[in-house]
Amino acid sequence: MKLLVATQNPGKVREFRLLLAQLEAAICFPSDLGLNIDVPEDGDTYADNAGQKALAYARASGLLTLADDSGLEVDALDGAPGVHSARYTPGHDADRVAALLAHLKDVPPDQRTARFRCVVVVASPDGEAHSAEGVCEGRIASEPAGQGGFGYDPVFFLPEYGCTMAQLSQEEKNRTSHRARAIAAALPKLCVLLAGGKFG
Ligand code: ITT
Repeated sequence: MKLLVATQNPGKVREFRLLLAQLEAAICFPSDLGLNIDVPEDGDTYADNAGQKALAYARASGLLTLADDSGLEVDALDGAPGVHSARYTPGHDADRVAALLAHLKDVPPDQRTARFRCVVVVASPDGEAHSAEGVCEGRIASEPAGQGGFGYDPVFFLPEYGCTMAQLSQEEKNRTSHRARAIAAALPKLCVLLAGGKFG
């Protein structure tokens, strides 16, 4: 059986490869199939966006497809950037991190609580879709630290580790992250669908 993981984000690709390694399925990505669909990410919720991505790629490929939509929710910013995390400011990850730190410059450490949220949707070409969610709690640091991960990882401080998400190894991030938790929650359904052998 094949499972298509519908993401164009290289950081997510690295994580999904390890997170899904235990599955009895060949994991492939859109680039492996020469697929590049422009799916609008204009939904109001992570589940809407992940569902649109997963369904569009499942229909285009004929394969069981997994997609995630994720974001960073900062309490002092009323939950922003949230579903808009990828488009918080134009430019690259470092520009978005800089914008976030600028918006929080007068916010003291105890009020910098935040969480990463990830919703994973598994969809089949016939339109069946199942979702699962994972959350990881932390705080926004005052400056970036670490070279690992991607996105907002350099400023996402994990009190239980005493460092940022970007200072964890990939294996450590995959033990605690929002994406790891969402995959763990989706796994039972995913295994049933793969065992059904209906697609791919
Ligand atoms: P795909 O839609 O192709 O999967 P994307 O980067 O557009 O890639 P999202 O729409 O889910 O993905 O955007 C999520 C954004 O939230 C992402 O670009 C990061 O800025 C941030 N983000 C999500 N998960 C993260 C993580 O594990 N570490 C750091 N930042 C993360």
